[in-house]
Amino acid sequence: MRVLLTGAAGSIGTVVLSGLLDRGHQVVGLDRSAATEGFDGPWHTVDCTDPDAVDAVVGTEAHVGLDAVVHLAGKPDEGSLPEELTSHVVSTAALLDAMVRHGVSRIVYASSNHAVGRTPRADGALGVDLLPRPDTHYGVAKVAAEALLRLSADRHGIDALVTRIGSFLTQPETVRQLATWLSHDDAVRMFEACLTSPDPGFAVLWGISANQRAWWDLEPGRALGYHPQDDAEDFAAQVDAGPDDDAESSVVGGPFAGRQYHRPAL
Ligand code: 15L
Repeated sequence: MRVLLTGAAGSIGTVVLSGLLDRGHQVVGLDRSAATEGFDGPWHTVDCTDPDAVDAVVGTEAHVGLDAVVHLAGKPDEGSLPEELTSHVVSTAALLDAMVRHGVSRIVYASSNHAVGRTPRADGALGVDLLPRPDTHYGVAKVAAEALLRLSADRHGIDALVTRIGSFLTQPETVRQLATWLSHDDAVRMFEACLTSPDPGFAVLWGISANQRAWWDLEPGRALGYHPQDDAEDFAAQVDAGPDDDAESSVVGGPFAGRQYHRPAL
């Protein structure tokens, strides 16, 4: 497949870029930063929140042949509400407008567990039909971006796959992350499954590995062809208990739900 990858120079983007290339896909990189070292394929140094620039990229690539967009670009932490809405919602809107205009029919989006981060942990695995319950402005923006994707699926028939990512890391470092970890290899598996899943329409899945301690249901992902192979438990002996473990495990968003993440909205 030929895929436009936004946020291609970021932490998830770098891993997904090389993973998709290894699996035989053609990847077009897009980022505010210059091309990742060693990548000599097509690259656009563009801010995703600029609709004209995004339209020019999608138009050019659609002309060559573009099967899908993987949208990872966005500020990965908390800020003011306008900052978060610009970073996550305006960028998604710019891409969707351009996709509709140029006939690109699939988008895979990096949302976050923080869209529902204030949800208390349950005894069983939490499904993907939870009501929005953000823990931050970052989470609010992810909720709004997810809503925009749903609108584009309903209004324009776009296949829109929402991955609610847990903790993307080389290995888990805290007790919470033994539940929320997404390994690098599983991230590649997940994005490839989302790119190739037949006729998904609008779909939501949890972006985590096959963690024994997972709080989230892996079945919606499996139904789309995402079969995670890694388990945070393999690192449990290396993870020390910490003073914040209980607080971090009471609601799924962990530290983002704590006072240290409170910011004025405006
Ligand atoms: C996220 O969505 C954040 O981008 C990342 O910084 C982590 O906090 C992660 O979630 C998490 O919940 O561990």
